[in-house]
Amino acid sequence: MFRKILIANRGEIAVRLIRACRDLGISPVAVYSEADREALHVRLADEAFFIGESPAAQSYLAGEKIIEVARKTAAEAIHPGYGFLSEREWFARAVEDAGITFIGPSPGSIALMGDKTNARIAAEKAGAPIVPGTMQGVMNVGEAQKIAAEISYPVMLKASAGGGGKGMRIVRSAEEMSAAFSMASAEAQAAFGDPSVYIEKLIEHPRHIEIQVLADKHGNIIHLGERECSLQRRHQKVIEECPASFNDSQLRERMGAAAIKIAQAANYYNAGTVEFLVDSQRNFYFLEMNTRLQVEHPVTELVTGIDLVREQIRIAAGEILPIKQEEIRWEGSAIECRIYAEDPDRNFLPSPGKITRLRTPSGPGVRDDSGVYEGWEVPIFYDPMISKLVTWGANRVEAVARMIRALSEYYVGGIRTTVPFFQAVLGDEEFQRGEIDTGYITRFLERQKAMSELLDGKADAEIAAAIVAAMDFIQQSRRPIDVTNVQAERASRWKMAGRLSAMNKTYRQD
Ligand code: MV4
Repeated sequence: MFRKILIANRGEIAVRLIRACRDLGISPVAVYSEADREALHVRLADEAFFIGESPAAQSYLAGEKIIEVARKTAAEAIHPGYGFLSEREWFARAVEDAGITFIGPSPGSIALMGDKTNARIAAEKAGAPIVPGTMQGVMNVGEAQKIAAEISYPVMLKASAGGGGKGMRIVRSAEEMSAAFSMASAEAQAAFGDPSVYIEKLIEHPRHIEIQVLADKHGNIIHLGERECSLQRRHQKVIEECPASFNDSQLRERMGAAAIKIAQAANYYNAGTVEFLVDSQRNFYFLEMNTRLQVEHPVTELVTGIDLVREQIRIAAGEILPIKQEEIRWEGSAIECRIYAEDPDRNFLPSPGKITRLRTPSGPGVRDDSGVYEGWEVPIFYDPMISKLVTWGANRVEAVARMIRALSEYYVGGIRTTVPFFQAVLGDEEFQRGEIDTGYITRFLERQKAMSELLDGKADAEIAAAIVAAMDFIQQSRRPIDVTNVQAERASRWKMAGRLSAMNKTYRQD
């Protein structure tokens, strides 16, 4: 086993990786940028090295500098976390060339899955279902119209080099193709430096469900079931769950078997995630494979009891997977909310700054994977996610109840966060019934907007303040609140929404 691991990341994931090192008796080495001099991951590591200015290109993306630190400190392995260098083929290769172990898959697997059309070809060869469409980039509008007619409209244009929704266009008829093709191609060129686009049949109102896999370097491979990740805003996940609310064990087994075949086709080792679109008839289609640890890995950990980061490290060290597929048990239900330093009242505008007060939730079934502390300043340079709040319950209803409790305990002063937004979503009956697909968040935000316009128009400031005070009394403190004080505060529509739904009923589990 390794004695020392370099953590090539920052924020909550760097902290999570440091914790896994501690649990294994491994010494963690941190790297940090100018803006992160006082960051939590720097304080928790055994050693920490400055690698450059605040912009990621000069620090967390400066692979050669990071490898140099690993050499200097005699770290035997590098964990890239997610984002930054985690899916850069050249970095994985440079690490191995330096005689250091990359905690992740081979450079070849990263390269294969990074190209979306090659990934489709690999999945099809492996016998996994893929969305009907082309296996290569489409050359021009004429060819696109011909193919779209064959697979029948509506279709979707996607960037070959793509991912993340960039260069994506829905096309509902031949007339729309010309404009859509130019826009998708131009967007693909701008985002990825490659104008190539391919065509897929449009799956309407899909769910986004992904399968976690673990593979060692000796050919053993297992899946750890699914995560439901349909709740996204602008192609960014906001809430994830395990299991999927409409899961049945048969669908899990079929998707798990497909994911394993795809991973095998890529000669995959380490932790990986195979993403699928699932339609309302429970047909599923391969979308892409992520060749790294995912942000939402904790929900799988809470339900399977398996520490995914620990297994990543063991696999990288050449150990044999200690668990067999038949031994995996899925117990209960877990939910994750990504807490961002963003203002939900200002269209999720980033809200960096000093955290003047911090009270984090705890208690039965609550896990807060945080990268911040009271008194620290959230920098402007990076993704503004400050923590992941994860709850576990014996079933989904209990996990939801505990999330509502945990959110009500969460207090962050000095900056805005997405906590009130999550309070509103978790209080929503559609969400509670598990009626979620990739369009849910958009529909939810439209409803919230309509409601706030109604409140803005109908209720005057005093009445609104009185309502907020009453809701505070019932929901939060159960003590009377000074209405004159509340009046001074601007009533947040998110607080309103969350508390209005909480007023309807205390969320009961029966
Ligand atoms: C699709 C689709 C419908 N049909 N492909 C969005 C991001 C990229 N990874 C794939 N995406 C989609 N591909 C076909 N053929 C709908 C989406 C999609 C989506 C997928 C997952 C989660 C949220 C989404 C939001 C909008 C569209």
